[in-house]
Amino acid sequence: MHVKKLFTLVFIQKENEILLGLKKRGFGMNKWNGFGGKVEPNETIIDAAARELKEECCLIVKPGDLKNIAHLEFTFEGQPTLMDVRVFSTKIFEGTPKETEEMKPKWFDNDGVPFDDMWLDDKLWFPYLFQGKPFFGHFHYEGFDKILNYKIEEQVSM
Ligand code: 6OG
Repeated sequence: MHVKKLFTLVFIQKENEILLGLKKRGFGMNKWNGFGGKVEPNETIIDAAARELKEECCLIVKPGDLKNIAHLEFTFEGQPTLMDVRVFSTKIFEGTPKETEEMKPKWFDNDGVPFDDMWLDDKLWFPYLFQGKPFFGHFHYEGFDKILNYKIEEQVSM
């Protein structure tokens, strides 16, 4: 049995660009990723997603504008935790991305995403994100640099 921990992950998109942040500390340090973190007790997932985005890059989104596009699960060989990550995207936001203690934000062209400096799973599922296809993914890692097995299933809706 795994102990589930709930996380959010938000991708801000323009027509042909995506905003990523370089994680400056903690889990996933030195990797580019969307913006997100742990859902606090007594907080809805969508409120947590908007809060983490603001804390990490100072952008404001209305929770209602966040579209739930994926559900990701991560497990790590020999570890009890299952990271249950709810992924959102939106093109509607206010403000200009600003660097914070946690993240250094940068816009990337959709065909210039820096997969070599991202979690290994990202290159497997970004095509679904770019095509706007909702999906469920489970990835089982050994350490942080090897995926032992995974599955990705397209969903009719999230
Ligand atoms: P904090 O520890 O900063 O939240 N996350 C992952 N994202 C991707 N793309 N791949 C993974 O593969 C990930 N594992 C965790 C979820 C961690 C943030 O990092 C995401 C959260 O948004 C293993 O509070």
